[in-house]
Amino acid sequence: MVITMGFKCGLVGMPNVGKSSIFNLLTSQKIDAKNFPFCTIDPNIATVEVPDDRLDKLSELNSSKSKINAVIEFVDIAGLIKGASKGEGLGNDFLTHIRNTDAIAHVVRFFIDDDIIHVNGKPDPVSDFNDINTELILSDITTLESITNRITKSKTSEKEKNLLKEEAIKALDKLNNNKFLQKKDLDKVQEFFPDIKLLTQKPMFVIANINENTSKQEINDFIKSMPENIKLVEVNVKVEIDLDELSEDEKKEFMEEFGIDESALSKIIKMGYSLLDLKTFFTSGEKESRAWAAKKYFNAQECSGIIHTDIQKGFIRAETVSYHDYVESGSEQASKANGVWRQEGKDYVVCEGDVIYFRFNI
Ligand SMILES: Nc1nc2c(ncn2[C@@H]2O[C@H](COP(=O)(O)OP(=O)(O)OP(=O)(O)O)[C@@H](O)[C@H]2O)c(=O)[nH]1
Ligand SMILES: [Mg+2]
Repeated sequence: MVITMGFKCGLVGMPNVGKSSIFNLLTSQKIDAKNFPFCTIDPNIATVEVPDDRLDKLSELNSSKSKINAVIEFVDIAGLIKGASKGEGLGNDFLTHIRNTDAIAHVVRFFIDDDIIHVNGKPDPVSDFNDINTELILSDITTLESITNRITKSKTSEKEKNLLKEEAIKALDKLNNNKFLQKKDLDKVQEFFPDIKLLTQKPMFVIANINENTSKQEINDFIKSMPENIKLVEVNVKVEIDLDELSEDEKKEFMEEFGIDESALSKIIKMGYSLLDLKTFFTSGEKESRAWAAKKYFNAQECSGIIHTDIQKGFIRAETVSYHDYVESGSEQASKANGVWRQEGKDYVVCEGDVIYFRFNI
């Protein structure tokens, strides 16, 4: 059974910017995050449950035997430096490890600490950010160049080949002009070769690794220099790692003191869900309560396919109630009695938080 219940997020950035530290913070792991560049060589992968109070409540109401949260997978790779695509540093083979992710978290170092080596002497957020983006672009150029060969060799009409080549050349031009690609730039090529995955097409956001001395001005200057649509999450990794050692009460107190209103994990989850246009729906009963992530535009039948392709094939209808009405009523039976339990067809666009029971026939 193939289940895509959440999303995969790859961490990229220069060496020693705090990628592994952020990975550890998000995934509660203890992988090596040391003060030397290229500390990470092999990629680290871990999944994290998406915390959801609503799921906890549903599970409690139904005394569910198991509770299954949606998950996010994080991939931490080796640091990249300028020239990686030409074999500098550890080379850019490592980018391959994030080719299968859904989104890229680009970690940029804002914290100043003379003890922590920076490969270029000192952090310069704007230029560091651009250097890494250039490596992503160069990696995509290499991928696209190999596609041109595949098009030539493919068994399709000359007319089709020319159309595909034309699109690939346009995309290459864009990359050569230092621009990221968008989904639509390779519609035809990617329909013909569905295995092609390009890095600059992935939604990207910035994790600014800040410390107490990072000023609002620095962050604002950086944001101004970025392409319009890129979003940024500020994380004070060092402090948040220390906070993890504290009791819940102490944690609250220190979070206030450091002006942290929300945990890094929660901010990153929200960012990912919004960048990838995801919504959550629930299935809940005595056996299990479970949260599922689906594309916002998914209808009831498409959502059922996330649970199992058989359900999608044999889809009859969705019986559903909003989370709010379910909890207000207190149970499935009571929702029915209250008239808030609805029967919906396959085209029903599932709402955020819907609790659903799928009827199907196989
Ligand atoms: N002062 C300070 N040090 C930090 C911060 N974040 C990370 N570090 C330190 O910086 C060093 C490198 O951190 P890592 O998380 O290993 O960095 P990385 O980006 O994974 O590095 P590579 O794997 O080499 O690419 C470690 O000694 C961390 O403790 C921070 O916010 N402030
Ligand atoms: Mg690392």
